[in-house]
Amino acid sequence: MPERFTPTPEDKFTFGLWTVGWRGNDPFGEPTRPVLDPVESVERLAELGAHGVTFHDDDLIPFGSDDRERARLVGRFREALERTGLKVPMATTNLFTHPVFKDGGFTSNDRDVRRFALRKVIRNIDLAVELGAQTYVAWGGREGAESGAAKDVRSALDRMKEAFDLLGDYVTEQGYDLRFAIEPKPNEPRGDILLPTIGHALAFIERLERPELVGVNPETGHEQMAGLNFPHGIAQALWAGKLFHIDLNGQSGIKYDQDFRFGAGDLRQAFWLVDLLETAGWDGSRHFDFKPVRTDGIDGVWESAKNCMRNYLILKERAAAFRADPAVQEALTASRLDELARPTADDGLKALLADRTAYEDFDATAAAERSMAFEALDQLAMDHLLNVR
Ligand SMILES: [Mn+2]
Repeated sequence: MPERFTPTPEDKFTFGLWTVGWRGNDPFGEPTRPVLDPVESVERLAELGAHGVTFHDDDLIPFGSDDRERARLVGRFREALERTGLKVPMATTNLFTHPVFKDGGFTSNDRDVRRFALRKVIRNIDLAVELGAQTYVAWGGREGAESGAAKDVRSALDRMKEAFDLLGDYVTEQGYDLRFAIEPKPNEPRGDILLPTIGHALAFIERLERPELVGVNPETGHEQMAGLNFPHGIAQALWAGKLFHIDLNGQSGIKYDQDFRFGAGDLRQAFWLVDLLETAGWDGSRHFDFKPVRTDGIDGVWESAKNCMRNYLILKERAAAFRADPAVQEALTASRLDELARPTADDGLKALLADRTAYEDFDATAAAERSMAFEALDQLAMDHLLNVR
């Protein structure tokens, strides 16, 4: 009998090669784990029940590899995918590790670097499409600054727009079925990063020449580093039709980017996030962008990868139990969620203005006395989350 909470490819769990492949190097310490062969990652993730893998160009093909070496590395990766059945639903570009990107890629003050960055992205887009990817993530980790005069933010946003417009032209001209997903982050590695939150990214996208090709790839920890509510941000991205991809991980409050396995960190936000994705019918990847803690050896890498998926499935079960509980349905009604779903003036502006009960005869004191009954509702969620009902 299969163990409970064991994933299958139908669950659409995916992992970046850079997640399980992270060697544990941080700003204060050297790597604690050996290099992991991408082919081994593919095999192990397939065994664990994942649906797919994602990659930065440099995860697969070390920066500076010649064409022959590139073809060899791509060839054996492709073979491993075919052997295991793992998919590549998303790919992305590393525009942050090599020192040439110290001031960013698309918005570096150095024009030559910006042109190189665009060519690097376009080269990897071709490979991504070859491998079947339909989403291309753009995390502008070094698109930012540490000091005021160093970056003219309005010019930098012009250059950022120019980059996405050119990339939109490229995929359109090539006839690729590929959409872009911008990944916001408030800071780290730059002091301040451009497009720091989901909201900033959504507003930026509307200024592009082909906004329909661009959405967001929000990451749990990135929003929480800014003290924001991740499920609320995801809900707004869904509402805008702009949730093109999602990065799941764990974060404990406003700190450095912790990248814990999914479910660690803020468990209640994780619960509401899974509830949201599942009730909204999200049919994209459940993509994990986490870092196995550097205190652990390779055993901890596979243990944490397995548990990202396990925690998602546990929370999915808990959220479904919450929604199915008749007491929850009653509590939702008591909290008037059904009223929130009803238009405020479906009788029209004229009727609203003529309705004396809406204003002249409205008893604000009496209305203020009506309890919203949120405490009982929230405790039901807590009880379901802790599985004590
Ligand atoms: Mn992160």
